[in-house]
This record gives sequence, C-alpha cells and structure tokens, in this order.
Amino acid sequence: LSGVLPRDEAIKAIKKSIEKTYMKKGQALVDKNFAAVDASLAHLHEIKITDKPTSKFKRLPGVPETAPEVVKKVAGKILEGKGEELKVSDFGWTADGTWPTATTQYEKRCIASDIPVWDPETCIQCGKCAMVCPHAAIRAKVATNEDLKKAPAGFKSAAFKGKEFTDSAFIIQVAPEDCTGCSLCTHACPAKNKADPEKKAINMQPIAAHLEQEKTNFDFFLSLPDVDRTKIEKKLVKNVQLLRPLFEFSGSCAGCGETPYVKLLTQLFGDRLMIANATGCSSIYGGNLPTTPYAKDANGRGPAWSNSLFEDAAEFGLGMRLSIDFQKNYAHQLIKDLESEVGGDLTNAILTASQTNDAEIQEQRARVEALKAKLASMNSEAAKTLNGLADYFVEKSVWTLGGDGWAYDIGYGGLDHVLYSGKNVNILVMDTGVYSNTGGQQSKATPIGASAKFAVAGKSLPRKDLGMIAMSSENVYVAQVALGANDAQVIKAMVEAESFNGPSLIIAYSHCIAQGFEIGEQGLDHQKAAVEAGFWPLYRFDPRRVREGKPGLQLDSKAPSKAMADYMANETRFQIVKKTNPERYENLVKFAQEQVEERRKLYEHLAEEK
Ligand SMILES: Cc1ncc(C[n+]2csc(CCOP(=O)(O)OP(=O)(O)O)c2C)c(N)n1
Ligand code: SF4
Ligand code: SF4
Repeated sequence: LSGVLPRDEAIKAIKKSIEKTYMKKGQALVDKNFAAVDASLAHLHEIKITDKPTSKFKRLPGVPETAPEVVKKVAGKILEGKGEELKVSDFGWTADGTWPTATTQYEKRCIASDIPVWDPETCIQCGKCAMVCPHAAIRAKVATNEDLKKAPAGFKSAAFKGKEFTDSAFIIQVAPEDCTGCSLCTHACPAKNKADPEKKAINMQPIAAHLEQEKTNFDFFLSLPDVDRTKIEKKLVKNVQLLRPLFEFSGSCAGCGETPYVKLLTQLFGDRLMIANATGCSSIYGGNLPTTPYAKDANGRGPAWSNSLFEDAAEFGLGMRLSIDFQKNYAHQLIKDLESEVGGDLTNAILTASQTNDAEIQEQRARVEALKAKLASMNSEAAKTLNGLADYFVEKSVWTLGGDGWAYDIGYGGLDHVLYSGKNVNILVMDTGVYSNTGGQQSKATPIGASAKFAVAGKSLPRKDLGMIAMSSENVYVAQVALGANDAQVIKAMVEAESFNGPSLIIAYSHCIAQGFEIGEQGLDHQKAAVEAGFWPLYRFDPRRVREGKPGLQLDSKAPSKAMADYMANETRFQIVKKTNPERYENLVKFAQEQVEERRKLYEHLAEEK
C-alpha cells in the first residue's frame, strides 16, 4: 500500500516473517496467519477521506448513564480514551488511594460473538456452568414463584428440583454484555438434550438474536433477592453456585483458569474476605483500573482487596491478619472496660460467640449492631473508639493470592515465613506453571519437558513440590486442587482451609493461554487429564487429623490411569520440545513418568492408615 516495496515482494516478506516467528509453534498456526494475510488483501478497499465525518453512528458513552457520578466522571472518561483530560482535582475523593469497587459492571464490553443460551427443560440444575465461568457472566439463582410474577416476557426459569426451597424456581442467567464467549460453561455442562444429543442444557449461539432479550432478563435477574447465605450448605456445587459472586466481569483472558477460583472464594466467604494480592495476572485483572471486579452484596458490602508487591504478598497478608488481631484485641479490652454500661450478657455473648458458619456470623453481626446502638448513646472516648472497632468482632477471612512465579520463586521466602507463623492466614496459589502475566517465564512449578522462557529447550528438572514442603511443617493445612477434575473437592478444600485456625495453603491447577491450547474449548479437559496422568494429584492434608491420630494426608484422586506422554501430547508447551528435539523430548517424557510414579508412591505411603 505504501509503495515502499513492490506489493508481491512485501507480501512475501510478511509471510517469511510469520514463518520465522511461528513455525516452532506448528504449521497450523502459520497457516492461520497466512490465511489472515490473504483475507485482509482480498478485502482491502480504499476509503476516501472526507472533509467532515459522515458516520451516522455515535460512540456510546464509556459507562452508562445509570453509573454512579464518580464512575462516570473518572472511569467513564478513561474508558472513552480521554483520561488525559482529567485534572488532579477530579481525584479529590480518593486522597488516600482507595478506589470504588464493583465497577466492572458498568463496562459492558459486549465482546462475545456467541453466548450461552439456556434450555431449562434439559437442565439438571447442577450449577457447573456457573462454577467454571471465569467472568461470573453466567449465574444461578432461586426465586420464589411470587417474585417471578413480575418477570419480563421471555424470562426463563424451571421448578426448583431440590428440597431446600419450596414454591421456588431455578434460574440460569447469562450477562450477555459481560460474557466473553469462551464456551467453558457449555463444556462443563453435563446435561444432554435427549431429543438432540448434539445439544446440551446450554449451547453457544450467535449473540445478535439474543442480546436485547437477555439484557432485559439479566437486569430482572439482578433485581431478584439474593439467596439467604444461612440457608446454603457449602458442600455441593449446585448449592454454592446459588451464592452471589463478589468478583465479576474481570479483564482476564477469555476462558482463564485462575479466575473461577477467585470467584469461588468470594461466594464462599463473601464480604468477610480480605485479600492481599501478589503482583501477576490476579493483581492485574483484580485491580485493573479504572474499573474493579471485586463487587458488593445487596448490603453494599464486599471483599477488601489490595496489591502491594510481587515479592511480599505473603507478608502483606500476614500484616493484614496481625492488624485485624490487634484491633480485635483492643476492642476486646475496651468492651471489657465498658461492660457495666454495655451489659454483661451482650459483652459475654460477643466475646464467646462461635463463628463457624454464616448463621453464626449473622448472629454476631446482630450483636455488633446492638452494641453500636448502645455505644451511640455513650459519650466517653472509649465508647467512640469501640464504635469504630466493633466490626472487628466479626471474624474476617484473610487470603493471600498469587501465581506460581510468586509462590514458588520470588515470594517464596515470605511464604515460608508465613507458613511457619502459626497465624490464621490462607494462601491460594493459582499455578499456571509459568509467570503468565509477563509472557511465560519458567518458574519452579514448570513441569518437566515444558518449554518456557529461560527453559526453551524443555525444562529438565522436576517441579518443586511446594505442597510437600508445606506439609512437612505439620502445622499447615495444605490442599492441591483442580476445578476441572473435581469441583466439589475445591469447595471442600477452601472451606477446610478457612476453618483451620492456622496457616493454609491451596495450590490450584490453573489452565492458561501460556500452556498452548484453546483454553475455553479444552481447559477443563486438560485439568482432568493432568489429574488422570498423576501429574496433578488431588489431596488435602489437615493437621487436625494428625492430632486425632489419623494420617494427615487424604488422597482425593486415584492412581494414574493415563500416561504422561498422553497428557503431554496435547499441549504446545511440550510439543515444541518434541518438534525441535525429538530425542530430548522422549527422555524428558520418560523422566516425567518416573517422577509421577515416585511421587505417587510417597503420597500413598503418607496417606496410609498405620
Ligand atoms: C520483584 C519483581 N520482579 C518482577 C516483577 C515483574 N512481574 C510482575 S508479575 C510477574 C509474573 C507473575 O507470575 P506468577 O506469579 O506466576 O503469576 P501469574 O501471572 O502466572 O498469575 C512478574 C515477573 C515485579 N513486579 N517485581
Ligand atoms: S461463554 Fe465463558 S464468559 Fe460466557 S458465560 Fe460461558 S463461561 Fe462465562
Ligand atoms: S495469561 Fe493465563 S492466567 Fe493470565 S489471565 Fe490469561 S489465561 Fe488467565
């Protein structure tokens, strides 16, 4: 076009460069790029530049009119690409750097070409679609038949199949403008349509025919009351998925394997969550200003979240724990000092409350409200201070989140320190096997035989066994989980970790674009294959069991039923090595297989009843 090179010569050079860049990733990728070049050329046509704009379309505002003022004024402007027009004084409301949460809901990116469409008749109400969605863009709810009388025409629901809710209906609802079209949900759906076995209970369909109806439906869905948390037993996926996610519409890749774990944490522990985030994908999609995916419940409460550095996240989380404990102890001392005015019964009830489930938490909240009502009529400095600290009587759930680059490598010293602190801090490592956010550098979690930056020829050493190191401290709850292989085990591990009054570590297999396959189509299958090959054994180690004289370790996955060679055959990270050096690859596969078998023997030994 520019005329710098003759057209044919330029196209030849472009294709040569494509070959050079992508050939090591396979001919298929090269061909796709060639096809893109050819299609671009076939569709090239000149557009005459006119003096004045001729378009009849107007750009939509960055955020809708319904967004809060501050979101419109700041986030909206930035999303419109006009951030440079903002003045320092426009940020006066956040002198301390805090940022409003629950604002990704105003982005409405509408990037999916296809969205899942629900068939209530075929649905078995398992909640698996909602569980795996990385963006909380497909949700489950129960609503009373009374509430559904106000539903718009075309709103779908089905009679609720369980015993927990009577005279109620079950709903699966997509957020059409927030869905990324990744299709993970349809792959997770186990229900087949008997009349048409090609179809499931949710099926991807072009968005155009459904957008307006589903927008109306989603608005109505949101207006329906959230399920009462105290009625949900946190065991089965179908129950847990009725809980409102407080992490939604993040900017992670479509089909991301990390975000479903974060979303699940917010469903399980709700507004009591305090998150210290290591730098990495989870800090970027977790706090990718100008919008924030951490959201609020109907009471306007939600998780508190912050990112400090890449290397200090474990210490950051420990700091949160220590400061909470300090404030709580101070509140404890103050309420004791004021006991005669507050009342002995209330003081005692607050200080001795059990807070092991949502019903007990709700009771404690009611006590704290009663305390605040009493404090409001008291004038002493101590009463005012206690009023500011009273919320600390409700237990918080402290979690440090990060990737394997943080946990296995750069932040490992701090992680080790926290694991030996004895403090009630939970750690969730979302293990993609590489430093994903910075382009796929190897970490100590990178598997044998995988090609990654700084290990391009294929990693020749085994992964660090972080779980085993943590178990050896004997006072850490440890679990290894994979949502695509056993979703109920993930819930169990998170609930057990949270209930353990000491450090907990959960290592979560997270599929990722860096591993080299279509993550939306195949992410869950790859997780399953990793477990079946024994590469990713599922387990839970609970120090409370050791104290009861039982083996601390419980294996949640069976002995390998698949060869490592088969697991490795389907991911580009391994196949690049095969392509460039088949002999080396064969040796690495053999080594990987030996490693898996050795580790399995060790785990089985540790899990044995003596
Ligand atoms: C001390 C330090 N080194 C390097 C970086 C750059 N950096 C930011 S995120 C990241 C990779 C994170 O990888 P991982 O912990 O595996 O998380 P993921 O992105 O895979 O979720 C790196 C290297 C940094 N911020 N600080
Ligand atoms: S297609 Fe992907 S983003 Fe959309 S609802 Fe399904 S899992 Fe969520
Ligand atoms: S790079 Fe990987 S971990 Fe990061 S957002 Fe994308 S899929 Fe998720």
